[in-house]
Amino acid sequence: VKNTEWWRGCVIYQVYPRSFFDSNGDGIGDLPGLVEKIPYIASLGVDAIWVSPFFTSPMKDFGYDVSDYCDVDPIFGTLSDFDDVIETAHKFGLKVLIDQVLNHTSDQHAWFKESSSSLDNPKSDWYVWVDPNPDGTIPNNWLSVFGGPAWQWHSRRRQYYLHNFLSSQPDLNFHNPDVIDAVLDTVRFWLDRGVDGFRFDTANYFFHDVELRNNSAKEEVEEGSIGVRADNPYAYQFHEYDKSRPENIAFLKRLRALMDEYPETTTVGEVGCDFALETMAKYTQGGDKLHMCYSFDLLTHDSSMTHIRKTMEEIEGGLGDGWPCWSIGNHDVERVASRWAEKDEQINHERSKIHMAMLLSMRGSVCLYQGEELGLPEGQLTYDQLVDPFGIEFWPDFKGRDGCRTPMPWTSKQNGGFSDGTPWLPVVDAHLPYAAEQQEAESESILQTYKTFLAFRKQHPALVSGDIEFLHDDKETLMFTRTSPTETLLIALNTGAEKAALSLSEAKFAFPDSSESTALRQIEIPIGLTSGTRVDTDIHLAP
Ligand code: TEU
Ligand code: CA
Repeated sequence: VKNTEWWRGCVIYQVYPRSFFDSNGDGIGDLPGLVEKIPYIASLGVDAIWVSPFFTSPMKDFGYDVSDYCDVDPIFGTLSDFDDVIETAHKFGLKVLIDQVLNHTSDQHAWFKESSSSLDNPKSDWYVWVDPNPDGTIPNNWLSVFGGPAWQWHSRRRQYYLHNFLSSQPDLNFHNPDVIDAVLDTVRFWLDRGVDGFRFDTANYFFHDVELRNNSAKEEVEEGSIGVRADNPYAYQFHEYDKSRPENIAFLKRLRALMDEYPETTTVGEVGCDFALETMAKYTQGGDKLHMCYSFDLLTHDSSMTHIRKTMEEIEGGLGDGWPCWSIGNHDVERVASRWAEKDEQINHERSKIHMAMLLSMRGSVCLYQGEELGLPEGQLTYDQLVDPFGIEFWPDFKGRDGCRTPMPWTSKQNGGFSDGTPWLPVVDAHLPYAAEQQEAESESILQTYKTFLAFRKQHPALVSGDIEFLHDDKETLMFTRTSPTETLLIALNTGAEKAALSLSEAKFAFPDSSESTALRQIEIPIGLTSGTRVDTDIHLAP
């Protein structure tokens, strides 16, 4: 039986292949290494994997700078290794999503080499080339996410080209229909190879304003925005003209039409911008564009349950018939165990479990980032150990993305059992006690708790798609119900260090008269909560 709706409520495990498992001792994780660890991923109880880029690349942005969309970088393996990934994953019942970085290519891509070679070659209009102003200055005030103006001078064409990220990541010109055809061909290439879907990198950046109007200034900057600090001018612009342009809708419809030729596939768009919710709603409503988008709302430093509730309510309310997808960590942000720790506090494993229960109790699909299931804290690196250009540019206030990309600790032996060689980023000593092998052996470990809760979630569709009703929130506690036609589950979370008493008296629902419902008893086991079962019961929760 085909299940074209499998993606609604699926749990996606993100693999950053460089740092997952190294099969040949060169210090870099690879596709054969991923194949070896697929049984581990399947054992977690997730539904799909999303593999970050493994395409041919000069690795200036560690694969998010693609120089050949239709081949595997030799460092990661071969196309046939990728076929093994698909085959093995499918054998273990896992779907495979891959990253597509369509907004920009590497400057080493054949398309860019041709486009930059002259003013009148067949691909001359494939990138965003603009003459300098009469006084030689750059075309407008657009800024790059990775620092400085979004314009790079090219001496051969004697023009500027647009780059929203590194200057070695030139933006493709989506206003050119040939570019659209070319990128859709690459998408088809992977669909034909058997992938089940895509995570679309920077899905809101594809189009720019053809009139090149200046972005307007922003007086105040929201605290804790991603990659954004007071001295980063990027944050002080509204990015209304360099991205999130209306032309994108028609493109996403063409993309969806292509996806729909391959039943049981799905898409997740990455949407980070001002007014992200409106953009996500536009991209996911109506069932004819992206299946899902994920926002950056829970990738910030604000872990108060009040913020979480507000975010959940806003997204629930704002998406309409769009389906939400949540994540609390990825390869671009500080690891959640550290990011959501109290100031100066040791990493609290019990709290990691509560955050997991929260994430997996939200209505929608979920992306987990490798190592989250181990509760890994951010890898602490010195300036000399950094390799991420974004981190090097904005050190020390923003320490970049290396700390969340250090390799997985599989065992507590040397290099965490990740590699027999010298890892491209160190396996940090502080991660060794978190090794997967060790946690497999401990019944109360974070890893085991993930497995238990993921299995629990599978048995309770109310958790995935049931209605949600919020009963209470404050800084440290959050209480809500999830209701399906057959059951109501009470989710009560306490991230504080102290016991909390939450009253159910305001609840508008009644639990069954029987003693504890199975659902509640099972929640108790995985995350060690005590829960009341009657409307008038006080419930006491402690992490
Ligand atoms: O990230 C996109 C990204 O960095 C932006 O969304 C940014 O954080 C935000 O707009 C700031 O306001 C993706 C990849 O996840 C990342 O690893 C790549 O480096 C980047 O695209 C470029 O491909
Ligand atoms: Ca390797």
